[in-house]
Amino acid sequence: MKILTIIPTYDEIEALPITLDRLQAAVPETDVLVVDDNSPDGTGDYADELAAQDSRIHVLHRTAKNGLGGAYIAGFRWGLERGYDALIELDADGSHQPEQLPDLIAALDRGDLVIGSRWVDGGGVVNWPLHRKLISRAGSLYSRTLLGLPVRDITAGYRVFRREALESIDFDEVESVGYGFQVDMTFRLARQGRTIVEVPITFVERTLGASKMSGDIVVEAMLNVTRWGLTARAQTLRRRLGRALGR
Ligand SMILES: Nc1nc2c(ncn2[C@@H]2O[C@H](COP(=O)(O)OP(=O)(O)O)[C@@H](O)[C@H]2O)c(=O)[nH]1
Ligand SMILES: [Mg+2]
Repeated sequence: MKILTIIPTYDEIEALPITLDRLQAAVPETDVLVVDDNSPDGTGDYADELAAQDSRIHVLHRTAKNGLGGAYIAGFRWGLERGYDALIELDADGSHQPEQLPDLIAALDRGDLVIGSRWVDGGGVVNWPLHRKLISRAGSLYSRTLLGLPVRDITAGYRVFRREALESIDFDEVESVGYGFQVDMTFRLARQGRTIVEVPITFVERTLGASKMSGDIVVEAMLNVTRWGLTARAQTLRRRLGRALGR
């Protein structure tokens, strides 16, 4: 199996080398694609230097900070073109512990998408303030309920996709920038009847660099989820009405 780990970066010059070392120790067979949005701190140039010394490391440069969703889609396109079988989402900041990745990859024989989940038995978060736990849990509960999905940690960003699952998605239709992107991908795969497996992880809040989470990202996700949920319900209702009226 050809494995690609995609790491989106924006100002992660301190954390990136540590994450790369841990990743290569935990999963030596993976190739890496760093997707950098022209980080002002020089993460992109630094990643180029690392890539020059290690043929398993690749770098994709985007011209401006354009959100996590766009960075991952650019990375997925890159990886699909090059024939990877499993494509992984991993944060640069150490929150997603590479040492837990073998468990996620192993679960791929049970599903099309494996989510490293904070909110299933055995999962959790270290060093998060209460308000972040609440936002994450409430966001997952809201999305799960409105979209009718059986997933506990819908906004999670530690994921392994089977190539076939990604190939079945029209990336031009995926809209969201922030956490909504993760929900969007999950909802699309679930509606296609794809199998989604959650594996418990311990998410460790970063000690280096700064989070790019913002109120805007949370609001975007909530508005999108609300719209998708209502649209899906209206479609179901229209189908049922049509059937009842014999059309
Ligand atoms: N390329 C790119 N990476 C991003 C962007 N926003 C966040 N990231 C990266 O996505 C990962 C998760 O972001 P982070 O700020 O830690 O979010 P948090 O864990 O929810 O606080 C990190 O590796 C960030 O550097 C972006 O706009 N573009
Ligand atoms: Mg983080």
